Amino acid sequence: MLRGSAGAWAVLGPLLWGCGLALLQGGMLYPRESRSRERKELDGLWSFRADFSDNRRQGFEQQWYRAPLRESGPTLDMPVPSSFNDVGQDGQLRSFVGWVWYEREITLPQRWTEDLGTRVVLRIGSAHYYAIVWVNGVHVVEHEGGHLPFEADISKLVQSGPLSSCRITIAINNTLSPHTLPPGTILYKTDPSMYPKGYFVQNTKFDFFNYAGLHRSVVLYTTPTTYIDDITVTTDVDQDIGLVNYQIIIQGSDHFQVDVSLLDEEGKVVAKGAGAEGQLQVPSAHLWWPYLMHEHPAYLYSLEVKMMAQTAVGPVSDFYTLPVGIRTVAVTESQFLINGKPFYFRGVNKHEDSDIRGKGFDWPLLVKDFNLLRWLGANAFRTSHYPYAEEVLQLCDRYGIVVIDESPGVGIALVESFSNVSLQHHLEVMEEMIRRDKNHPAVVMWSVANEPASFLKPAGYYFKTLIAHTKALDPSRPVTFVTNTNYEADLGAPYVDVICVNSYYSWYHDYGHMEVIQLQLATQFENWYKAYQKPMIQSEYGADAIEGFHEDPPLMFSEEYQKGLLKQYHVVLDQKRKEYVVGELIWNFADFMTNQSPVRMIGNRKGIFTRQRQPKSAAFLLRERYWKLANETRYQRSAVTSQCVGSGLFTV
Ligand code: GCB
Repeated sequence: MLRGSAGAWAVLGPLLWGCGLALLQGGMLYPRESRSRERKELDGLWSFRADFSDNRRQGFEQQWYRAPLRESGPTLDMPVPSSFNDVGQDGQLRSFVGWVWYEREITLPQRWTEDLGTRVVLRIGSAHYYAIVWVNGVHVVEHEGGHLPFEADISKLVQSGPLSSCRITIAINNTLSPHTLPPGTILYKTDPSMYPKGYFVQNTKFDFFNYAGLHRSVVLYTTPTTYIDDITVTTDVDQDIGLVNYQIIIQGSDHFQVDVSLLDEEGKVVAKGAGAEGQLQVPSAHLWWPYLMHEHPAYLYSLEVKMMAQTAVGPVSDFYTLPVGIRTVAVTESQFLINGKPFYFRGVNKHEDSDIRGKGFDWPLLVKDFNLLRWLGANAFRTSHYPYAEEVLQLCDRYGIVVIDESPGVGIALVESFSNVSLQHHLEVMEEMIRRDKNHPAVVMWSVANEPASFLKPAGYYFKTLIAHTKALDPSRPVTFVTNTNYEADLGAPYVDVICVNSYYSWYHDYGHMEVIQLQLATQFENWYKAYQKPMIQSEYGADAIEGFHEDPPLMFSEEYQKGLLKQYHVVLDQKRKEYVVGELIWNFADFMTNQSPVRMIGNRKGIFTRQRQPKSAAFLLRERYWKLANETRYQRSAVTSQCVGSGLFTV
């Protein structure tokens, strides 16, 4: 029996989210150290317990947050950041649905607990999906959504007595409902001849494993009590003058002074400004260019913000430095322009996914992935199907890898998931996402969803509202969603700036018949373009291949078939990119974990790299193609770089 979401929540715990839409209060600047700010990372081992009680509510009934977790029962050591699913040997924990509890006790520097002019903030980078947080047993914050950060000012709690330590407890529930993003349903199986009492499973309409836990770092950081709360930067170019518009929000006092300086990569001040809002002009500006589009891509300036205020405890200063890339983005009927030049997305779709860690952030993995992207000659990726860690976007800024930043709006398939409750949550998620990612030059477009059932009647209003809201929040970037709906039936497509289409010709139908791909793909492009006259991106295409499986003539699941299928797509892409196709993103960069099913052989195998990041034959094919494309469109070709392509090296 399929129970409604209310039933599922009642069983799985007290989830208390409201649904009123209000513009988000406060900024979400990345916690950086500065002369006025300290940062303490809480990565490492946390105490952990999954609440296996029938109603999953024992933790709340017994108030596990009141005392150290070890006092209410046995605990496990759990690494953070990491998903909890794959680190143990317990199959039940791997597929656990409900509340899990994390706890960490930490010692705080004396100054943090004694200096009342210091603000202490607890920031959680990602807790999938719903989180409730207590500090020393006191409830401090709740958050819905597994891919965006949230924080709580805990100064009062840690400065209220002779405390040197603090205990952080985080309860996390990975249950998805038709109104969560992504959506899901709890299915109760009630046939007593087949299932034990109370048996349920969680169903989803997306194709990746619903990993859960503390996926990104938990940090404590400090600011003065009057502080720089948010910075918004947009850029423009007038002839060779770079224009940097900035807006700074200060909290804690109305009497402050703000000074800003823009420094180039050599540390030389190139522009100065005063006041919380203004425009800096940079003559002969170095623009931020994508990888391989310029001999010096990804040029980053530093915006140094200094705030001084008079407060009751005396003068206070706060400092924050933001990397700034000066670039423009624009869309015409058939082109995507960066700095006024046509840009072609040669790229991949990714997942945050790896062995053991699941969706847990990992620096070595990240650096490996960027080395592979640059080895491929890729210049772009989509954060399919949710916002990635901030550190990922920071590397994109630094290396010139262009990003289509996607919300967790994946698997929106039920009519219920187009309701006003769902829409309001989706609007809030876009606010959180833009608040976090708005200042990254690498982010050139927002994607509000992937493959929603955009043919359903309510989809028209849903996407009209969602896209209008996204554009109102950020008028500087185009907005899209990724569709696999027929061009005639799609009710959301009229509102996007770029048409992004996924198709799997000769994979999910016409199995084995690669000979039909060219015709079907050309028809797809032509139909869409005729209907909309908007630039198009082939936002997914691909085939599963098990590394080491070889079949010639090619058979499905062999490396030869994957390669052969891609080649057929490339023929048409090469024709249409001369007209209005502005990009191609392979599905997928690497193999990744999914739910178990007869059509998934230990996950989705459409990676051109294995899950361990080793290349399949298709990776070499794509590499050859991407470097060739890069050379065709190279802003300024240099002999060194073309030599490097041949020798397997590359310049950055
Ligand atoms: C899609 C989805 C992606 C899947 C992929 C596949 O259209 O957007 O999430 O993993 O197809 O391999 O089926």
